[in-house]
Amino acid sequence: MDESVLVERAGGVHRLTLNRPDKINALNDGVFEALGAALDAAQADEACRAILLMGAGRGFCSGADLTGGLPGRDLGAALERSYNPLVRRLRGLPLPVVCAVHGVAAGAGMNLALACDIVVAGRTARFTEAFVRIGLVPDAGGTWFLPRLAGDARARGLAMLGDEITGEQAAAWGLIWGAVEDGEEAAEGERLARRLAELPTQAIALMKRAFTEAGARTLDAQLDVERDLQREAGATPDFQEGVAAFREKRPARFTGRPKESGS
Ligand code: T3D
Repeated sequence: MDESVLVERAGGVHRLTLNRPDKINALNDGVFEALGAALDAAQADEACRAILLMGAGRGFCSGADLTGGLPGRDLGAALERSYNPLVRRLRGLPLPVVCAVHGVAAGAGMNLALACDIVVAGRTARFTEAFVRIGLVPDAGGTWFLPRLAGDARARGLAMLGDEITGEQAAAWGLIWGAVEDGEEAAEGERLARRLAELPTQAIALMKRAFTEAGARTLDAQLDVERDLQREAGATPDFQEGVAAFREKRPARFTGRPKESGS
C-alpha cells in the first residue's frame, strides 16, 4: 500500500501527513496521487468539516523530488498534470484547509502551504522559494500568491534571491496566519482545524469561494458576488442556529449541513 500520505480522521478533521521523511516529503507522482485521493475522500465524507495538512519527519515539504530525473523532462507537462490540479483543488475545495509547517518548506513545498487557507508555522521554520537555485521559476501558484500576500517587492526578492525566511518573518510579512513555538505547529494546526470543524461549514465554503475568485474581479463585481453568496448562507440551518443562539444568549451548535432541499 502507498503510504506517501497518511490519513487520520477525528473530530470532524481529516489530517493528511506527507510521508516521505527521508526526502523531506519531496513531491512525486505517488504523493500527488495519494493527496488527490485523500482530498476526494475528505470531500465525500459528510463528517469531515476541515482538513489539516502537515509533513512527517524533519520538515514539511522540500518541493519537487530532485532525485527523480527532472532535467530533460517537459516540466510544463508535470505542472499541467500534477501541480496545477492540486493547487486548483485546494483552492476550490469547499472545506477549510489548515497547513502546519515545521522544519522547511521549499520550492513547490512552500507554495503548497500558501495554497492552503490558514498556515501556521514554527517560529524558526524555514520558507524558501528555492526554484532560482536550480534555474527554475516559482510554480504551484507562487507568482500569484507571493505578491498578493507579501507585496510585489518582497515577492520579487523571495523569488529572485531564493533566500530563506523564518516562520516568524513569514507571519510578519503576512504570508501566513501565524508562528508558534517550534514543536507546537502540529498541535496548533489541530486546534485550528478542530475549531473550524465546529463553525458553519457552508458559510466557510462560500467565503472561501469569494476570496479565491475575488482576485479576478472589480469591487463592483465582487459586491454582486457577496450578495449571491450571502443569499445562500442565509438559507442554511447554521444561519438560523447562529441567530437563535445569539438571541438565547448561548453558544451556537453549528452542524455544517447545507440548506434543506426545497428551501
Ligand atoms: O517536474 C517537476 O516536478 C517540476 C516542478 C518543480 C517544482 C519545484 O519544487 S522545484 C524546487 C525543488 N526543490 C528544491 O530545489 C529544494 C531542494 N532542497 C534543498 O534546497 C534543501 O534540501 C532544503 C532547503 C529543502 C533543506 O536543506 P537541509 O540542509 O535542511 O537538508 P538537506 O541535507 O539538504 O536534505 C536532507 C535530505 O533530504 C537529503 O537526503 P540525504 O543526503 O540525507 O540522503 C536531501 O537530498 C533530501 N532532499 C531535500 N530536498 C529534496 C531531497 N530529496 C529529493 N528532492 C528534494 N527536493
